Amino acid sequence: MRGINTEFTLQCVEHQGEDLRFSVLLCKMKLLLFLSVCVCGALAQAKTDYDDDDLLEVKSPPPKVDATDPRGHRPLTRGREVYTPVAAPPPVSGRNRYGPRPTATTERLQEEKKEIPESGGCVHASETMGVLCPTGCELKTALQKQERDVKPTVAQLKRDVETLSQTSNSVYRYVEDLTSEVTERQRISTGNDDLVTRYTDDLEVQHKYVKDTVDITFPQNIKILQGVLEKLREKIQRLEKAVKTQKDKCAEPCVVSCPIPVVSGKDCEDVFRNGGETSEMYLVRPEPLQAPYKVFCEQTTQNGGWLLIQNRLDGSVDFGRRWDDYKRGFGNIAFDVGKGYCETPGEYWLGNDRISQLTKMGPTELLIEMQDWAGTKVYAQYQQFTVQGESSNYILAVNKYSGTAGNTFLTGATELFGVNRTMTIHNGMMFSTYDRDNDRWVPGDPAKQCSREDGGGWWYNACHSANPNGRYYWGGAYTKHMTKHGTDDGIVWMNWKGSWYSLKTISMKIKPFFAGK
Ligand SMILES: [Ca+2]
Repeated sequence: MRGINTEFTLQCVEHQGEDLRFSVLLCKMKLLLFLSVCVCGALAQAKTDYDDDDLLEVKSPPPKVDATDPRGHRPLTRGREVYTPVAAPPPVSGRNRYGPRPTATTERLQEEKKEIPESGGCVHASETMGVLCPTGCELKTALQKQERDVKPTVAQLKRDVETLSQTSNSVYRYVEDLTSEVTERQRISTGNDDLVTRYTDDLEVQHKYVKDTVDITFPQNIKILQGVLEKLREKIQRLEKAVKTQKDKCAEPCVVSCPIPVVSGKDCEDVFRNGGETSEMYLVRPEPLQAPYKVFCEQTTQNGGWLLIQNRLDGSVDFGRRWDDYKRGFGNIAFDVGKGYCETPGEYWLGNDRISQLTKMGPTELLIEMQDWAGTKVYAQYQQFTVQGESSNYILAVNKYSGTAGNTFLTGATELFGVNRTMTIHNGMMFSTYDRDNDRWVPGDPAKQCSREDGGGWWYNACHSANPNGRYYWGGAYTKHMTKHGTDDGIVWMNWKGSWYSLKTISMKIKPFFAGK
């Protein structure tokens, strides 16, 4: 049975391409004939050849899979599947139980065939015979019909799949790009996180430093500064107290507290002759109706009788003064340094009026003594010394020099020559102060003032070879850069130390000249 069915299937396949309806009809007729033969044969053998087991074997239908699916076979998977054929029973043999069929049989069969409902081609010619398995031809036909419907769908599906694939690829690439971008952004974010973390750490360190500074260092510094401020305040208070004390002391004119000797006279020679033979401060009265004034009398050098009209020794008194000061005199006459009397002269200028008065009373000697910073002493002495009154601006007149310092008053500076030296001669000069210019340096020109540039009041020419009333420089030598105007404004005696050496001490004393002293 199985072999016949297989052959029939192959014959139906050969008709592929012919008219479908004719092919189906032919096949159905063959099928009916074949089935009739089979049924007759089976019935005949059922009584003669087959036992129950055989019958059971014959009646048993082929596997349902083979009958319903023309594509039931599967290609073997090489090496893993082995096909074992089933042993088929022998074909039916013996005498035929039926005679020839009447002609009407064909028509009846056709009528019956026409009445067979289409149920997938799987029915017998008679309903009483039940439903048969579909033949390959019918299945093919059905499949071809379905194929025509399915093909466009499949094509469309293929295009859809293609489109979907392309879309999927695009989406995949897009997703990949997004993934890459996300990865990159994550990397950047991680880097940023690291950077932010680092900055945050730095910021925290800075914050801690600033906080420590504000909380600890600043208060400590403020405390230290407050301490310093407090100390400065205490110092200022002490200084203010000292200043107040000094102000109170200076509120009244300085008074020499040392006792003044009773001995007096017209001048120091007169005092000496009256018994005042010690060198100290005395009261003198040149004229009987004149008020007495204090002077320092030097009663030892050259037998004494010297009246000190000028003295410099330590720079304690400012000699840069105006006309009236030089007219009346200024400075400290003398001090008591512990001996009970004023035996130590101070720095002072006796006053031009007094000097003029004393020198005009009669012939007067002038002794100028000086000492450098090494202790060397020299002197210049003039037997004749007169100072005119204020009406003539205290014109100086000297003569008859003797000494070791150099005759600057009469000859000028020996280191200069010609008119340069001449203009340093002091003899015959009027007295000048910074507020009254009587010198010979461009008279009348207020910008050309020897007194203003050389530091003191003096008988300036244009300007000096001696400058006893100049500025006091500690140590002797000084330079142009140390001066106010670039000029040699120190305590100068040019013929001994030159212009740029300021003497340690200098003094001017007068004494009535008399023969046989
Ligand atoms: Ca002048």
